[in-house]
Amino acid sequence: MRSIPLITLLGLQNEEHPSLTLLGLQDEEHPSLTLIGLQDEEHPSLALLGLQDEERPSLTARITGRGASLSHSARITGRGASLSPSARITGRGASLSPSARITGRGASLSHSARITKAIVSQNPKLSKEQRTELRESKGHDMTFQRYHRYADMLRYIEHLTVAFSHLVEVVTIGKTNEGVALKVVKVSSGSASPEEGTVKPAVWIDGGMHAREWISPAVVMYVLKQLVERYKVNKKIVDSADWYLMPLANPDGYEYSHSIDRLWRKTRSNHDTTQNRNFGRLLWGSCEGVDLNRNWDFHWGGKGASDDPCHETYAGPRPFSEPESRAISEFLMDHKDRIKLYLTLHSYSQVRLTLHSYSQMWLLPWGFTSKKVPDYDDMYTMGRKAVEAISKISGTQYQIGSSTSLLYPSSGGSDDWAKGVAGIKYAYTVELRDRGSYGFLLPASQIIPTGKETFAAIKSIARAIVCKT
Ligand code: 0X9
Ligand code: ZN
Repeated sequence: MRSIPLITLLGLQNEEHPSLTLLGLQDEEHPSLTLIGLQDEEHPSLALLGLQDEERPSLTARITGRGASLSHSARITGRGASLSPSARITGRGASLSPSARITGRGASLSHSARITKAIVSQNPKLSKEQRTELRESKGHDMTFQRYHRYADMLRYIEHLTVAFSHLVEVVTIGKTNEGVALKVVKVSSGSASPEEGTVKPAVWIDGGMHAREWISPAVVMYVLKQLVERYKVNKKIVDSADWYLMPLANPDGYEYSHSIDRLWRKTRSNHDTTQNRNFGRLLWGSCEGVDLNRNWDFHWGGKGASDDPCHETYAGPRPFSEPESRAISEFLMDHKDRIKLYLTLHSYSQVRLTLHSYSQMWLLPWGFTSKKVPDYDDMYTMGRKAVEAISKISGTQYQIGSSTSLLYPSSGGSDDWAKGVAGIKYAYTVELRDRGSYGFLLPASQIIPTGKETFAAIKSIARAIVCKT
């Protein structure tokens, strides 16, 4: 590491911890930020370790040990402290939330306190009265004005199965590690007519594979609402195909991101056994979660996937180790001959630290290699229709290209599997809004505009793929 630090992180010493020092160095050549928490003689069990570099974009400092309560005096300052979007400090005893301040030019380093505040303002809570009123007048409390919890989504889905029983059916395809039901909503206006042949084509859309990308499940719910509540307007695409919508592929992670760690990405399983723990984790405790979008059984564990349970892109101990990816893959396999379009909705995620953000993109496979898919031109043409429809609605600009060329290599993704194994020709990952202005904390007021433009894209692509005319 170079000798001139551009960023210095200092944890203030106080009476209780006279020799506690946090140091971090970051310069242009070495963007890795390392935090080292020193143990002192008086507090031999106090340790703080954190790391941020290309491999670990999220700052995951964990504070463990006796007396490790930095809440009053912890301050982290530094020029160029560009950690704001992905900085996370988590861990047992990491009582930094209320009073910890992380500041710095160009960053004013937000942390849990600010994030919690941001959630409250960007995702306004419904009062008890509002909820009751909504339920009484509409039969559910989905508003599309806020990011709803899984229970609200399920209540709305349940409501649709009753109010539109001729169109909507729910299928439980499995359950998560925490025992939560994984639900797929089928929207169908009936079986194919004899002149159309016996099999009806199908479309699959999933959301919420990455817990913190809240806009994704919200948009799948929006699409569901359009298909069902506005059936008359969207009759053509609904009549032409069976729609399988899975708003939340990772409910455990999603709920965790609402209640404990806003920036959680993975599932909540624990494969971090004592045998594979390194020194750092002996201090930090075990690391939970698997990146669901690295867990699929197609070039699993290749480039851009990690074998470290503490890593954001941990691929899991084996392909389909996660009940969520396993259940979805089984469902897709059962219907693979009918599914003509596979869409998985994601959003701003910054799994690598560079200057540009990875969002507003219509992505084609492959993610595991830089080679093009054989039918790249077909897939591109179809993708163009989608991004043109988006821009027509709102002017929002989307890029289009393969994941590897526009993002980074990332193996074991669901779209690669859908194309490479299930043989679904049109398999895309859509990275929704925004491009980093709000990043993960996209205000709830953007749910409807994002839903509108995305639904326009889905309509145009579905028309081209499944409608006869
Ligand atoms: O890295 C990912 O899993 C996706 N981006 S995100 O920022 N939402 O995390 C991109 C996945 C692209 N597809 C494949 N790699 N197969
Ligand atoms: Zn994602």
